[in-house]
Amino acid sequence: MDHMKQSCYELSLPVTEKCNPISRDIDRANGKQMVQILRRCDAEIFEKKINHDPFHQRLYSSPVIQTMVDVAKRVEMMLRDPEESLILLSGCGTSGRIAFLLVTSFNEMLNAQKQKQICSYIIAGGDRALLTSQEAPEDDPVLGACTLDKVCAGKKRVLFIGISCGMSAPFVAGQLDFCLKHLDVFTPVLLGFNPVHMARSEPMQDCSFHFKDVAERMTAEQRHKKAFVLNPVLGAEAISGSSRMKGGSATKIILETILLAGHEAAFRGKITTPEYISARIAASEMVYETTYSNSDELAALIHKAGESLQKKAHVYYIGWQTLGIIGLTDASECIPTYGADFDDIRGFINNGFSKMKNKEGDLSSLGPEFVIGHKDFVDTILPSLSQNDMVLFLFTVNDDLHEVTSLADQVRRRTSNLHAIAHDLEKFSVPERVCIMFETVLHITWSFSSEDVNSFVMRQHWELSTKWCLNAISTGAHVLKGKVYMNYMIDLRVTNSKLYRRAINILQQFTGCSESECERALLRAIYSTDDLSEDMTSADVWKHTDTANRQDRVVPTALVMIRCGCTLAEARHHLDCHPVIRDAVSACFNSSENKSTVD
Ligand code: F1P
Repeated sequence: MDHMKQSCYELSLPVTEKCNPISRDIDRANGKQMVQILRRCDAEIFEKKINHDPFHQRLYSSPVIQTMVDVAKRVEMMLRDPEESLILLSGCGTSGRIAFLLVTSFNEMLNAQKQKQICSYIIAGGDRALLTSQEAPEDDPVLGACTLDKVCAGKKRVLFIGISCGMSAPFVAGQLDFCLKHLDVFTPVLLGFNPVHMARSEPMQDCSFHFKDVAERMTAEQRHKKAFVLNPVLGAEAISGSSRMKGGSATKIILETILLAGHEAAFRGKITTPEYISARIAASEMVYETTYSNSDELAALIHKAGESLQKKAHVYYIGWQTLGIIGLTDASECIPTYGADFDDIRGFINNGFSKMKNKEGDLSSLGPEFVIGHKDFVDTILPSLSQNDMVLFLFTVNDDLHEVTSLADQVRRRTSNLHAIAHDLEKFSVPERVCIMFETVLHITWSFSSEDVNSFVMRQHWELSTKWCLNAISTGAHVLKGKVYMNYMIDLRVTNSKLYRRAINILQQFTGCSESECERALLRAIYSTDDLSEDMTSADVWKHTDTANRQDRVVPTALVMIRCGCTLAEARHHLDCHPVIRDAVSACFNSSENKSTVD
């Protein structure tokens, strides 16, 4: 497949959309090999230099560390003078969910120390986007700016951190542009993982500028310390474009470090230095090492989750405290990434929305996707749980272990397919009587440095470790289910303009056809027709994505149509005969390659 060699436009793709050479064959790997592949991809987050790419700034590069110091100093200023100050984190999808998690935890810490809670979050699409994918609002820069304006009403100073891993979300671009127009009140920070010249330059809805314009204006203001761009390169994602993985982890590491540094400076008199910031990143690197050193258990959990999905059964994450939020976040991303159903992988948290502490409160009346408490799990899922369903508990030694054992006991009466990820400490461990309740336990005993045995930092490390494990489990399980071809998410949902472009890129990668041919095939699949009308081809991308949101398997259908030169009905029939998308696509490659040999 010559066209799969790194082609010209693959070179022109931003780093966050590129195909990672390490994971090219992840679709043929078993659980153990997958863990090693993911481990190597995640190692790139901390690499000082990537051989084939010596020019980009990395997480440990001095300019990146210095920008983190500068932003931490702004946090310190806000904390010292909290009246009329606001620290606001905003993002779309995973970036917004991480913003929510960081803000609620940091506010809780401030509250516990009787300080004013001055942090807030915005997620595109509102709180319902914490649990379900609401990709369309991401495309709206005006909505981003208006939401920001409302949240900041009456504030004199706002530190605004706009997160877009791909430096591409119009919602965030609109907000940064708004900040740049009001620098008397706002200090804007852009967090993303591409060099500025790779920021997205596609036109945005009702807008005269694009993301790259904004990123360049931010860079210009950085010279006067009026704005900051934090954009270390992390290397490509293990599944091309899946920024929930490395992008999400690095977002968490960077922003936690900055918030904590500001806090230590404001309330403990610790001056923020580059050395302090590097040491905090090194502590996260230790979390990475420790997590992946449990590779056998992780591989076993991937295998179990893969088996459940292959049998069309379910995976349930039952988490306590913020590990519950990590579970909900991981589960919510499987729908847009792998075209999964909402109940393929689901998360639950103890005490449901009252534990979440989200701005809009209890959303459970919005539908089954919003039913998230352990009690809901017991009432609605447990009665029909089967041996094929996998249940994975996520807890730490600080959680109520009586509650853990009593729920585990209830689950065990229905299935033995019960597993756990459990974190504890050398001097305070989860007792054996708890561990023996589970078929597999990924049990991590942490030896934190004296500095880190502060419950806030410890919890952050446990969250990060759990995120790495769950990302591996849900990615691995979908690979085993056949939802990944090479390392491309070929069954993604095409629900916004970024994902629309990604879908065309994937089609180009696999077919070697021109952009316009691939776009036509994609539109045929989206509008369910072999005869595209003028109305359809000339409509805005936003119209296409709105229609695509209601369709299944659009990218695989388009791919089969191009490869086999067949009609829509024939392509759908082909996919019906091969429920595993990876098999469907390879069958179609084989038949067209045989055909061309015969020809
Ligand atoms: C935001 C995001 C991703 C999600 C999906 C759509 O990306 O919502 O979190 O996985 O790919 O986009 P970004 O703006 O942080 O790059």
